[in-house]
Amino acid sequence: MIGEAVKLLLRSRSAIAFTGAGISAESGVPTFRDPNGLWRNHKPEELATPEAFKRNPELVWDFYRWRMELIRKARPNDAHLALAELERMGIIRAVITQNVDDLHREAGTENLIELHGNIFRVKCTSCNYSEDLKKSGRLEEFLKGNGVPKCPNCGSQLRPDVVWFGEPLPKEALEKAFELASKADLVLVIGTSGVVYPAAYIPYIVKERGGRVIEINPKGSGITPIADLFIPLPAGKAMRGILD
Ligand code: BV8
Ligand code: ZN
Repeated sequence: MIGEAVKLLLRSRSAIAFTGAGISAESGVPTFRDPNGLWRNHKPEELATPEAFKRNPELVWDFYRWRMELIRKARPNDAHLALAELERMGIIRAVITQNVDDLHREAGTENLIELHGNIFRVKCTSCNYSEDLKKSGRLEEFLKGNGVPKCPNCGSQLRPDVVWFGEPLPKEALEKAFELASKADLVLVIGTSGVVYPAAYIPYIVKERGGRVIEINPKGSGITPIADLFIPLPAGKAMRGILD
């Protein structure tokens, strides 16, 4: 199985990777839909919405500060590191991720497309102010705060710069991802349940164009039906095998 995946990867000319929350599970970041994915008896889907933010911005900020605190302690695992290595070897062109945890960038992936934004970036709900808290060095101060942070520019509420359910994905990221998928002859799908659209179209676009789909996931997903090769292993173990 792993040998088969290596053969397909080495034969491909324009392979890409498509990842979901499962690739970060071994870094200790809870996924969205696995049993432990719940947060204080709220479902993430209920909190990651503009309606929830309108109704109770403090609760939504509590949720995101909790996740930022958790994620900043997380380290990229062997799967993130292997993808960065495969990019350096010229075997994969880009990583398209649904994750907002910044772990692919920390692992060294250069050509990264974040379809759902980044949890360490905030933006204003009125003006076009936005801030990368890691770059600005204000992450610590931000996490110590509570309640709803205000825009230093215009005083309106700040929000996490992530895509909530019911919100459109960033245009340029989505276009670039679809363009890469339409040219890919192989997509390595790692750790996604394949239920969230339009991101979940990516492997289907590769398949439609005659490309190969390799899936790494301990369980079946919405992508498994179109997988040419399904590797029922956790991402770290599978990617160590592929790299060795
Ligand atoms: C939009 C950012 C329109 C926030 C996220 C009905 C049918 C079809 C679609 C819809 C519908 N109703 C609503 C929709 C649209 C909706 C959608 O798809 N909903 C789903 C739930 C049905 N989509 C949207 O709302 C999108 N926007 O459609 O806008 C529009 C257009 C124009 C103008 C206006 C509006 C926006 C979707 C983006 C939502 N934001 N994240 C945040 O993170 O706080 S999505 C969220 O889910 C995360 O980003 C997560 O990554 C993503 C997808 O989940 P997965 O990554 O797959 O994670 P999951 O937990 O589901 O699965 C984990 C997998 O890992 C499992 O398979 C597990 O087996 C595996 N695993 C576990 N351990 C390991 C592992 N794998 C490997 N190794 C391991 N160790
Ligand atoms: Zn503002």
